[in-house]
Amino acid sequence: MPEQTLTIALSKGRIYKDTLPLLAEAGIEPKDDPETSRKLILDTNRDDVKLVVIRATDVPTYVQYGAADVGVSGKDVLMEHGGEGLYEPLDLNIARCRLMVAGRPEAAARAGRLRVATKFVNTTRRYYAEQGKQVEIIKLYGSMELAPLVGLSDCIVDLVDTGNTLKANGLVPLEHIADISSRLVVNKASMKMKSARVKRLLKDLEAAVARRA
Ligand code: PRT
Ligand code: MG
Repeated sequence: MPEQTLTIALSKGRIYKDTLPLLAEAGIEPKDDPETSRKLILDTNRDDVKLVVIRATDVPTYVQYGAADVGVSGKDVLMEHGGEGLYEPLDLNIARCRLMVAGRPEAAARAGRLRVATKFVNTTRRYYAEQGKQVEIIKLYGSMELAPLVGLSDCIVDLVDTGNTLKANGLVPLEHIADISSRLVVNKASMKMKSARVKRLLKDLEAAVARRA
C-alpha cells in the first residue's frame, strides 16, 4: 500500500450496509462486495482509499494500533473496548438499538445476587457497580437470550432493536443501559499525520449524516 493510503475498517452485515451509502456520499465506493468476496482488503474507486473488513469487535483494536486510520464501530463495542487510542468524532446515527437488561418477567423481583449472562462483561460490571449491586457475570459469545431459559442466568445484558428476539423467547426488557448507534473512530496519530485527509472525510460524512436527519 502506498504510504498515504487511508484505511477504513468496517464490519460485514448491518454496519457495512448502513455505512456504504454514507461513504458513497463522501465519494468512496468499494470495488468488491465483502458479502460475496473473500478478500479482506477491498479496493475502492479511489487509489488512496482501502477498506478492511473485519469482525465488529475487532474494529476499535485495528484503529487503536493504527492498522486502520479510521473505522466504524457500534457504541456497544466501543464501551466494551474502552476507547484507548481513539477519537470518536462523529455519531453516524446508523445501526441503532438499545443496550438493555432483559430476563423472564419474574427476574425483576428476584432477591439475592443476580447471575447475568452477557458478552458485554466490562460494560455490565461497570453498570452494576455504579448501582452498588453485586452480580455474578457469565461471559458468553452469542445467543444470550438462551441463558435464562435453561437456568444459566437470571438475566442478560444484550442489544435490543425491535424486541422480537426477546419476545420469541419469553423474555422482557427490564432496564435500559444505553442508546446505541455506530460511531466514526479515528486513530489519534492518523488524526495528526493524515490530518487533511481525515478531516475531509469527517466533513463529508458529517454532511451526509446531517442530510438524513
Ligand atoms: O455477528 P458477529 O458475531 O459477527 O458480530 P456482531 O454481532 O458484533 O456484529 P453485528 O453485525 O451483528 O452487529 C454490529 C453492530 O450492530 C452491533 O455492535 C450494534 O452496535 C449494532 N446493532 C444494531 C445490533 C442490533 N441493532 C441488533 N439488534 N447488533 C445486534 N443485534 C442483535 C441483538 O444482539 C439480538 O440478538 O439482534 C437481536 C435483537 O434484535 P431484535 O430486533 O429482535 O430486538
Ligand atoms: Mg451479530
